[in-house]
Amino acid sequence: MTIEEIRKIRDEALAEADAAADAASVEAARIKYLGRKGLLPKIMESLKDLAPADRPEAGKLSNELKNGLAARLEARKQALGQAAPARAAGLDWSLPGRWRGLGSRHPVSLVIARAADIFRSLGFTVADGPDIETEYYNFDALNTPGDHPARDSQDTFYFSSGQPATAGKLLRTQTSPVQIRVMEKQKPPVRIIAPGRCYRRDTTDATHSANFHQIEGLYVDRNVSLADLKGDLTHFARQMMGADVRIRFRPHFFPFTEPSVEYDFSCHVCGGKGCRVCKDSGWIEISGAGMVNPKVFRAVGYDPDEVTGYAFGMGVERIAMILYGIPDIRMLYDNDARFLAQF
Ligand code: 2NM
Repeated sequence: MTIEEIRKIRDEALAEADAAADAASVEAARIKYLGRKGLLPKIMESLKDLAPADRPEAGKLSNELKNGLAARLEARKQALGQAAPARAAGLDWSLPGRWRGLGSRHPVSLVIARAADIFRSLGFTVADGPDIETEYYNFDALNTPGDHPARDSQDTFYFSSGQPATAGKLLRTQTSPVQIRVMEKQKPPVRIIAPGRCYRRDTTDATHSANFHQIEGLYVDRNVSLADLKGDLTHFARQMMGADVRIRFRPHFFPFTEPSVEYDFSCHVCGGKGCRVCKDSGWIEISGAGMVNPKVFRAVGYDPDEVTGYAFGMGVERIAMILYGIPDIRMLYDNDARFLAQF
């Protein structure tokens, strides 16, 4: 045998050991190469016929075959022995996982993200606060007195007094407490939006949920006026709904703002002509806004003779429903993947 032939046999032997699919193949390879009538004894036998200069290299190769192959066959046997029980149980840990596809963002999250982008471009930052609030932050600081109907246990989720950690607390009915907390910590000017989950004891139907989302906004500085409020909300409406949307403001009352307004967007479905979605009015109510009540400023230590501010709130689900044409608010909470994959 030549050196080349011996090297080829060594390479094939090692490859065969690695490829052996079961214990029988491992044993067959051992016999073929290392057995008494195998290829290794034949190589040893032929060494004496080689030119003396080639003998050291041939000796090295046959040693590699002998020791290397024995080690690889042993390793292969071990690997097969360990894998066997898992296969018997129908489980092959070495298989790649199944691709389940990418998820998509929830329409509520999409609306919040888009609104945040629009208000960020106007210089607002995004503020956050706790879902579990005190009566002070949710009502008192917002000039909503103790006998106000919104504070009724028919409308607000109060925690029972049993648990010390939550005794006297409630689930926030709006995100305004976030704005109170920011004003307590930060001097004017303040320009924030507070998106988040709110809770009210409403009976669920196609347009109501006990658990919904709001985006509230607050802008406090010297000389902020109702004109700023109207201009900024009109800009927001055009960015959010399209350039041809119209916005209208109607007088209203809120304890925390004076004067107060409610505002509507022209119906995006019919363009204002009247349809089922806008109940033939041509308008869709978005929510409320107004100039921050001086009593609210005093509660957070701002001087109402120095600063003014506007505040607004809007329902996120409501915007998502009119933007994407979703007929029932409950579709947003069912978590039906066929619905959610469309956004
Ligand atoms: C609304 C409507 C009108 C509002 C007021 C405040 C605060 F903290 F500045 F007083 N935050 N949000 C507000 C005003 C919210 O939601 C319908």
